[in-house]
Amino acid sequence: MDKQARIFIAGHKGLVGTALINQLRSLDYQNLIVATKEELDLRDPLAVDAFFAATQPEYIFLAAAKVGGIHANNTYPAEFIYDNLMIQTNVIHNAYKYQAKKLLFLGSSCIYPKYAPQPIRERYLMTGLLEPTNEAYAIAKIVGIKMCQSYNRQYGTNFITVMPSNLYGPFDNFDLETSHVLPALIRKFHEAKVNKASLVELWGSGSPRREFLHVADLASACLFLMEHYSDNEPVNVGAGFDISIAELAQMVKKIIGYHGKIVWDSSKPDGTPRKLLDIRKITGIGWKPKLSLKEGIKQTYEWFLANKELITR
Ligand code: GFB
Repeated sequence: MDKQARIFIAGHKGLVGTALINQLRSLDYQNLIVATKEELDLRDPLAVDAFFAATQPEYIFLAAAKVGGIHANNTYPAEFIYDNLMIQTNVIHNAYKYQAKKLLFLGSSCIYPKYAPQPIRERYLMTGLLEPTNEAYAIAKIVGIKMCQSYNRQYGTNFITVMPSNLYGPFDNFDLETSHVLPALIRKFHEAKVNKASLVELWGSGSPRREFLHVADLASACLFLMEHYSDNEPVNVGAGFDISIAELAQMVKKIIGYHGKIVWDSSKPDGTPRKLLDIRKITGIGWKPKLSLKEGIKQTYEWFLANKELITR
């Protein structure tokens, strides 16, 4: 991508989109194209077509999606399947129609089978049943992968697909009903510390294992793949190790300096027992994650402290 290239970051206000914009700006890309939800509803085919006609993006980072943690996925499956199918279909199709040079589609590690062998290789896609709590989201993301691959095969487009592990970082969603586990832990331990609460309630059993990647590392991987990868198969991006939710809770508790008890609410789902990605493909072509989990959590907690007035729910 030359520095004058027209680059559309779909979802630039989200966790991933914000990190992408920061890195693109710091690398001096001059022609970034963005639109807020109010300006452009990506679920609307005619509006997206008109937007592409007017802006003619050459490169597209498709980071717009309806996302959320285990409870949100489990409670609003209709929104997760509809919003994601519409957003990605409109953006991918118009990238083809308006002859974009390249598109990068972001999926998720939950597209792989619930009981996939670990670490999960890209080729395990569609070899088994999905985790039921996020099936709607995962199916939508699998459709996105298949759409990119189909357009590449029939139309010769250059659409690549990237599967990140669980992400976290600044600008995450800290709403306890809809967030992922890491922002929830930061908020719960922080509020318990401030309120001198004797215990913090967490969901499930604490035994599931998850792989956490800082969103700045994901953004650097996306830029790297935009430059260096043009293949049909998805590429996993992760930290290369996982940790149990109970261990993660201890780590966050210590960083925040909370001294009370943890209680596990077994009425809440655990989800997939483990989803550790095999990242040999991306490391083999020259990218690796930089931030340690401890550093990343500290930095995210600092961001939370500086911005908690913005968090209204
Ligand atoms: O991050 P999370 O919501 O989503 O939950 P998934 C990870 C694990 O943390 C689950 C546990 O076992 C939760 O039960 N957990 C413990 C908590 N306490 C909490 C809490 O206070 N809040 C939350 N949210 N979890 C999502 C998928 O799955 O991961 C999406 O639903 C997507 O589709 C995303 O793939 C990356 O890792 O289970």
